[in-house]
Amino acid sequence: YTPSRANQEGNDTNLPVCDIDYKALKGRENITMTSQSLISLESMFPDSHVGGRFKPSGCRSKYKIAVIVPFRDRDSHLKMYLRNVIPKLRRQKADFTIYVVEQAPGSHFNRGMMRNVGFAEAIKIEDYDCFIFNDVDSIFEDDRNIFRCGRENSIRHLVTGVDVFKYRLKYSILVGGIIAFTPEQFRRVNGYSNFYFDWGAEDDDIYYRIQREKMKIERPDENSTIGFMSTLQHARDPEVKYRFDILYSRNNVTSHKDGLNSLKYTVKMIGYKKLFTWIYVSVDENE
Ligand code: UDH
Ligand code: NGS
Repeated sequence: YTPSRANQEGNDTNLPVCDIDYKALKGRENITMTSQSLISLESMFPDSHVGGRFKPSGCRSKYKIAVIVPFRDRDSHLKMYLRNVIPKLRRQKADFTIYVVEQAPGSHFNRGMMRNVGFAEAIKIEDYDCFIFNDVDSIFEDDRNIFRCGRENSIRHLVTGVDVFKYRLKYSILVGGIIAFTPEQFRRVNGYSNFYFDWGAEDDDIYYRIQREKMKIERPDENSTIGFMSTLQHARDPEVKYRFDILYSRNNVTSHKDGLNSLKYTVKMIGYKKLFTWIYVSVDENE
C-alpha cells in the first residue's frame, strides 16, 4: 500500500498557513530516556497519518519535511529518538515524515548511502520541500531550533554544540548530526559520497561538496543554547583508515560522478508504519 499524494493532501489547501506559536514552545529540555515498547510509543501519538506523517491541525505548514534517519541495529536509540523528537516537531507545527532507512546485513554500514537512498525514495512518495538528515543518536534539545532549510545558497546545519564536547562543535566545519538540504541543494552537491563504508568522514566529504558549490553553512544563533544537541551512548564502530585517502584525494575529482547519480541499491521492503516510513535496503559493497 502506497499512500497516494492526493490522499495525503486532503483539503489542506483551504487551510491558512501555520504561524509558529513561539509561546507554545518549551525551549531547551532534557532528553527523556525511555525503554517503552514501540507499541506503547505509538499509542502516545494516535493522530499520525499512514507512514508516520504528522501534520498540524487547523493550519497548513509552509513546508513538507522528510526527516531521514540512517539506521542499523540501534532499536533502543530509535525509540528514544521517536519519543523525544516527534513531540518537539509537532510543537513546531511541522508537516513531517520520518524515514528510517535501514541497511540490511551483508555489507559494512554506509551512512552516506543510507541518506542518499532516503532522499531518492522519499521524493518518489511526496514532493518534499526540505530534507533533514538526522543520525538516530543525535537529538536536538530545544524546540526553538526549527526544523527547516536555509535559503538558496545556504545549507542549514542545526547543531552548534554537542553534549559530549562541552556543547561545542569538535571542529568548525563539522556538519554531522542534523543537517538540512532542499532537494535542489542536495542535487547540486550530488548528495553524499557512496564510498565511505564504516565510520567517519562522509560528512566531512559533503562539507567539501558544499564548499565547491560556493554555498555556505548557516546555523542557529551560536550565542544561544538553541542549537545544542544530546547524543545517545553506543559502542564505537570500527573506523576505516582509508577514509582519509578518499577524503583528500579522490573526492575532488569524483564528486560529480560519485553520489546521487551513481547510487545503486535494492529496496527489499518499504513499511508504512505508524510513526515512520521504514525503508529496508541492501547494497553491494563490491560494485
Ligand atoms: N548507524 C546505525 N547503525 C550502525 C552505525 C551507524 O544506525 O551500526 C547510524 C545511526 O543513525 C548513527 C549514525 O549512523 O547515529 C552515526 O553513526 P555513529 O553513531 O556510530 O557515529 P557517531 O559519529 O559516533 O555518532 C560518534 C562516536 C565517537 C565519538 C567520539 C568521541 N571521542
Ligand atoms: C570526525 C569524523 C566525522 C564525524 C565526526 C564526529 O572525526 O565523520 O568526527 O564528531 N571525520 C573523519 O573521520 C575524517 S562528533 O559527532 O563525535 O562530534 O562525524
